[in-house]
Amino acid sequence: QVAIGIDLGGTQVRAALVDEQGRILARAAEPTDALAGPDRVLAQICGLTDGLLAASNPASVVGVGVSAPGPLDTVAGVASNIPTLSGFVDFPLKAELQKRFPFPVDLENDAIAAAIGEWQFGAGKGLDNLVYVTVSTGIGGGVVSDGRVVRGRKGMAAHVGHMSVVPNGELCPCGNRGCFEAYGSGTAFARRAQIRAVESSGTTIGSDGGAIDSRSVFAAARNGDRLANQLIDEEAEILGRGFTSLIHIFSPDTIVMGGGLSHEFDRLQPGIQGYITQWAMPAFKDVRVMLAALDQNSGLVGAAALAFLTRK
Ligand code: BMX
Ligand code: ZN
Repeated sequence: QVAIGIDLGGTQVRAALVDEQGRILARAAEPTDALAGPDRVLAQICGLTDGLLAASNPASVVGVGVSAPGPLDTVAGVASNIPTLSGFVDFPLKAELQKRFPFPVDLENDAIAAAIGEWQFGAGKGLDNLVYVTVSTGIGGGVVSDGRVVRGRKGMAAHVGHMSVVPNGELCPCGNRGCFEAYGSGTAFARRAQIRAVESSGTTIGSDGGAIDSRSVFAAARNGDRLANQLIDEEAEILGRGFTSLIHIFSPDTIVMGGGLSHEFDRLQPGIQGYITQWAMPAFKDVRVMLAALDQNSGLVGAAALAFLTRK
């Protein structure tokens, strides 16, 4: 038996055939036609899956799981507004997908789908309690508690990026100020680096004239740049503070970190773990932060895992 996983993102649509062990048997992807509207994007999804099914001819497909950028009402199956995809406003995504597939369709918010992938087949395999946090453009989350996926009203639980951490703080894409995402995301990290590199003399960040992004800061840090290392230590502290709150709220066995910034996990982990060890209440100090094991496939494999889970 296989399931089809779809990861619908603002830059790429990806599809995979995944078996019950979480192995990707076949995959296909293309750039999302993000400005073309829902009809075109749905046609892209169907094109990718048709291609996969034709090439591999699987015995039985249990279902299609679709991961899409949140906040998404997965109970009603409606995308109220996907900022990265034009036309997905109050769009009945689940019903429109179901019209196009002869298999049952399930919909999940992207970070919850990634949490499911890591829980079933990745760093959180075999655990009953985990919090997955993606740190990339934004900060998203997914929670498994007592062996169940936490979905909440409308299936929109675990928007951990929007915990308010600073009164009247930095503006967040959600419209509020002071959210965890507005401080801890890769975007926020790069913005801080840009501002501080201008203010500081003697830093090598951006000295080659290239764009200052997360990658260039980590590269400068590896070459011993003081400001770069300081910025990274601050980022680890911000993440550590947010993760410590999540540890206190959910009492997870582990926090699994994914997303773009997790590519620098080795550099960030000691600072994050150090914060937790220092500031979590005594009974929580031993909770470890782990790197997502499925990397950029957490959501893709998780979407397929969703199809298996809902049919068990
Ligand atoms: C935002 C929010 C979350 C998402 C998170 C991480 C939108 C479109 N997204 O907080 O639903 O999980 O960003 O998103 O409102 P990423 O694109 O950085 O992975
Ligand atoms: Zn916010």
